[in-house]
Amino acid sequence: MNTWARALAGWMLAALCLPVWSTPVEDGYDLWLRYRALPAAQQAAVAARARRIVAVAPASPTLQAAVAELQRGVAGLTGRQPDVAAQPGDGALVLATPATAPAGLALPRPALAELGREGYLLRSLRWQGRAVTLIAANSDVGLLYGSFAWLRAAQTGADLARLDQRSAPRLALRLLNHWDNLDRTVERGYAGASIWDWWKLPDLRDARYVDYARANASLGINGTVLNNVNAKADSLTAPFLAKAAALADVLRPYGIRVYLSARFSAPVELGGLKTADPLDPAVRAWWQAKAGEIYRAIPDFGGFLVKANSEGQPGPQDYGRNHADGANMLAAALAPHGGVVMWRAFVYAPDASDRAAQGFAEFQPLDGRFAPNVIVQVKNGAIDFQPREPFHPLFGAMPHTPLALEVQITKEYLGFSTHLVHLGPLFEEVLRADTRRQPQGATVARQIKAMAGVANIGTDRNWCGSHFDCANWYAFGRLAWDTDLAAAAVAREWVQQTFTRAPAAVQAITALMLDSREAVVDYMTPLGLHHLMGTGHHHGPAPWVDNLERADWNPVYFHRAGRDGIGFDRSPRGSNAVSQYAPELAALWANPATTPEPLLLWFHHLPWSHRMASGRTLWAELVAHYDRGVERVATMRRGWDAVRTDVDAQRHAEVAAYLAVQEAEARWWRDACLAYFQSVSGLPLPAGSRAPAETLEAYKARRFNFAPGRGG
Ligand code: BDP
Repeated sequence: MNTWARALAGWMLAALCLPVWSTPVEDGYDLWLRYRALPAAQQAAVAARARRIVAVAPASPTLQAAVAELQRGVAGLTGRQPDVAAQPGDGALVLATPATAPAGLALPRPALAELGREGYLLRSLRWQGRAVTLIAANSDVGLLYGSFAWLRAAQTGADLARLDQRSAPRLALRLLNHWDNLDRTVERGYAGASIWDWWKLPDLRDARYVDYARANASLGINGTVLNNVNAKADSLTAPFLAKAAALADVLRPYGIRVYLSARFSAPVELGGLKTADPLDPAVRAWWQAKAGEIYRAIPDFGGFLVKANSEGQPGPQDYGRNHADGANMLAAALAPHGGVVMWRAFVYAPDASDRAAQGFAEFQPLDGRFAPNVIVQVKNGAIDFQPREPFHPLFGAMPHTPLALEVQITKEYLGFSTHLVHLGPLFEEVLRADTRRQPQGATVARQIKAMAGVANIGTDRNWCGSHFDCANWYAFGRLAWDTDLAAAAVAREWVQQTFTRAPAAVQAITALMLDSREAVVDYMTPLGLHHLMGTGHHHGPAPWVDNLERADWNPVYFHRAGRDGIGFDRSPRGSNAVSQYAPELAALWANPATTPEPLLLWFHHLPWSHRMASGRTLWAELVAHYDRGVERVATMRRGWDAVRTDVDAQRHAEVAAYLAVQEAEARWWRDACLAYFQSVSGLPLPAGSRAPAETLEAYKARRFNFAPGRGG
């Protein structure tokens, strides 16, 4: 090649690469805070309302964060960064609290008074003859939340010239729970290693911590438990407290408090005591001293999360005490400092006849016996983060105890980060479930004081392992802030900020997200089935497993399929776990005829010939659901293909590749489960139904020794 030809080839290569250089990389790192340029008309509308930012000096770190976010957002959306000024001007964004409101600016004080410390209002008004937008709150963190809300409004097509929004969280605590180990492995983590680089902390503070804080603050998440509930006592030693303190320093300006999972036996392991008995004075003194030490390092430390007497973790029952004794002892240590104890109700003993009934049996009798700064943290369902469970019977049944709802954002039982399963509808389903307890019509959302989400965040560039898993983080945060939001609306605004604002594409992507939860239920565990997943790692189907050391670890324990039928009888004829619900619900769900079909096999063991609402037999209905699950994923794939031109190439291709895996795995789930259920029912597949691709033995022989998420 001569010099000219080489130059020409080089130029052509450069031209090919140009789009990559000239457009910002879309690798998912920016999450829903991408702030990419709006179409010209919208740019003008946003720019006209954000010509300058009026905020008082000297600014707190929180106010600085709010202003910086507005500047960054407006610059990205419009191409012009607003200045910060002290004086109003047309199109100013004015950030004010009652303490900092500029002279002459009348704040709507009665409205503000109702918003509490964290709430905010956005209002278009005139000030000194100028059209401005007021972002008002009672605290700087409220201003930060309000700033994010304004940016959300700007990106989702709100009329910025006529804003009148106000919002305040009903739940005081909105927390992520990281199941992150100190060696950076993550239990049930599918997005790389832990983002907490414990080894390099406290000296080195990864810039990513700030972006983590921004993302959480944009949703209103106000606390984070840094370490795994299966906790090591080491997290409470001085070196680790210094590391946690460094993280607390980074997160504080964003309104996020740090919490730690505490190992109940720490006084023995760290303090050299002979016992961790919660009524032992030396144990109580040890925890009091430990709390003092923690608060010296982290003055606004949130408190402890505790998993006790569950899956081998130590706890008060080791000393003949109950959960209230244990929780109250820690609560007494934290109370002088304003901390709380989140005591988990996820417990089950090897000997009980129905694992679903145990949490209620151990905790409900303790209602009213917990100290005021104890919150009992209850998983959404009584088994374990399944694709679908009825709401946990403890909701509504402990009126004298503050409860937290715990959901799992990381998808341990729902295809890890490879399957596109949007959890907004699952969260909405549990929040809106009517407990039929007092007050009449009280939903789960009205029975809780806090919400915790088991985080799905890791070191993967896109944070969550796949782009759509970030929507689950988003949905958790938004619904924790406002439990009455509709999952569909939340999904839509996530799409608008994350992928595209083209209405048809927004509609198509939102639709596939909203269908995805029902799809996973169909191809994994339809009609109330649960816990059919592979042993330990929980990847893939394994309904045949029957040889684990504890009965209630075996899928056969949960589905009870045999020649006679399938399902777990929790009616009064069986374990009677149904009686733990409010009488009205218990009566409905005790009877197969009045049990909603999505929960049928959760509560009933029924013959394969049982007649379903569709007119099909139970067997045929089960097959139809598995078929439908696979078909739904195929539809999701087609939906995604159809938006190819609306989404940047990199993220489109990544999602498409994952959907291909999901479709293959959905088929695997369907085939393996049907092959197995057929082997026990002895029934032929209904006419026209495809035979499983492989033999049951072949499915059983699959091994996944290095599946992710097992932790350290
Ligand atoms: C189960 C997980 C296990 C957790 C446990 C828990 O398999 O890794 O430790 O929940 O919530 O779902 O404590």
